[in-house]
Amino acid sequence: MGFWEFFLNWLRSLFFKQEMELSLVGLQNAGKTSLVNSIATGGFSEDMIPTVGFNMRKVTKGNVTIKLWDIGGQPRFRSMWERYCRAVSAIVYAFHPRSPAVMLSCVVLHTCLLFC
Ligand SMILES: Nc1nc2c(ncn2[C@@H]2O[C@H](COP(=O)(O)OP(=O)(O)OP(=O)(O)O)[C@@H](O)[C@H]2O)c(=O)[nH]1
Ligand SMILES: [Mg+2]
Repeated sequence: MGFWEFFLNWLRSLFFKQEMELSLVGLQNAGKTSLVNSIATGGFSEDMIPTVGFNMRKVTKGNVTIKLWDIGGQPRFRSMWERYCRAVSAIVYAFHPRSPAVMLSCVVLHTCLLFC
């Protein structure tokens, strides 16, 4: 790569580099941590332990870096959701469509939307 090509790529990267934050919420066992792992490493493991509190993971794809806040879905952690959903670029609500708790998940999502 020649000097000018290198210089132009560097200049481009300054303008197109983007950082964003995304929060992932949803009931326990919805698959949030599995989703984060598969985005970050492309891997999937069946043996997952429930998230205690939250996990933060930074993922870089091209010029975009996403800070992912993966919040625990057990009832005792749901009061934390609001704090971690403030000032983020996007919120993803995860649910398992075939879980017996799907109706509860809809009610929780509806309640979240009412109070946001
Ligand atoms: N078959 C299948 N199982 C999944 C999938 N995603 C997650 N699981 C399983 O569902 C269980 C819970 O997944 P987690 O990713 O820990 O769920 P979570 O939403 O992070 O749960 P909390 O951390 O408790 O809020 C694990 O046993 C996973 O292996 C999926 O897409 N397909
Ligand atoms: Mg989790």
